[in-house]
Formats: sequence, structure tokens, C-alpha cells
Amino acid sequence: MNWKNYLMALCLCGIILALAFTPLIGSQTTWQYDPWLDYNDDGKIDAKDIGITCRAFGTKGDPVKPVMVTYQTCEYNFSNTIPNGQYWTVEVSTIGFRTLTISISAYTGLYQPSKTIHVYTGFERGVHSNWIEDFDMTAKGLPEYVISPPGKANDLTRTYTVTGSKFWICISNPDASPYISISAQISIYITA
Ligand SMILES: [Ca+2]
Repeated sequence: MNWKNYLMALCLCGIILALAFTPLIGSQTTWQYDPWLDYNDDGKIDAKDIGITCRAFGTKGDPVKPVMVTYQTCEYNFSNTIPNGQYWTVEVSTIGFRTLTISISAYTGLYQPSKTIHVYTGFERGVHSNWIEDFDMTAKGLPEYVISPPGKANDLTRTYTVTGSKFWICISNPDASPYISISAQISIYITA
């Protein structure tokens, strides 16, 4: 930096500092906090931010700013025991989200036989036309259910595009042989 630039930087800093420390008389500032001007990210614009600007005076480069993008996510974990002939429904809000992934685990119990159960998924509850799909899955018996611990296993995973304000999933344990309860876990992971 030559002496002209140095002198100009010094003058500029002097003016900015003088303005920064001039008390506001008669009214409060109407300027809004601008995070782009908070160079040291401490939540306030003060002399430290001006100092950073002064030190960088005269430098040149690419004006593209690095920006960190964070995606909103939400995760739910449910578990329940479904008696023979009954069903279990779980419902979550999907407002503001775009993608939803479910993982379902189901098992019958120690030394119990496997049983076919039925799963329904949909956005907005109760209207058949709003179902995304329905399908069979097998609730396995222990120790056939060898992935341990059982609650951590994902027997089935599905990913959907969110098309409604609520997602619901229903697991039916049909009134059919073997006449036993089902232990089931549902994980729902949604992202914006
Ligand atoms: Ca600051």
C-alpha cells in the first residue's frame, strides 16, 4: 500500500470512528442490524467491525461470498405393541418439509413364528385416495430376528415426496394365524 492509500485509509477510519462514537440525540436509530456488516459475528455492529474494514482497506479480490446453507430436518421415533386383529396409526405434521423417509421394524417375539402384517401410508388421513401405498411386510420371530438389538433394525425403508400437510402411517396386525401381538417401531425422518 502506498502512502496515498495509507493516508486515505487513515482519514476514512477517522471519519467512520468519529461518526460511530457520535451520540444519537433526540431519537433512537431506525437502522436495522445487518448480519453482513457484522464482520466478527458477535451480534452487534460496533468499532470492531469498522476496524476490520479499515485494516482491509485497499484490498481487492473475488466478491463472491461463502454462504453456509442449513437444511431443516425433523426426526420421530415411535414404538408400540399391536395386539392381534388391531392396528396402530401414527401421524406427523409435514408443513414446511419436502422429503420424508420412513423406516419400519416389526417382530413377533422370542421363539414366535413370523406373521404377515399390512402397512398403509398417506398424506392427509382417512381418505383412501390419499394413500400413497399399502403393502405387506413380515414381522419376524426371535431368534429368527437376528439383527440386534431388534429395535435398531430397519426391515423396510421408504422415501416419499411430501404432498400434504400431514403424513400418516398405519400398521395392521390382521386377525389371522398366528394369533399373536406384534412389536413395531417406526422412524420418520423429514427434511425441508
Ligand atoms: Ca460485530
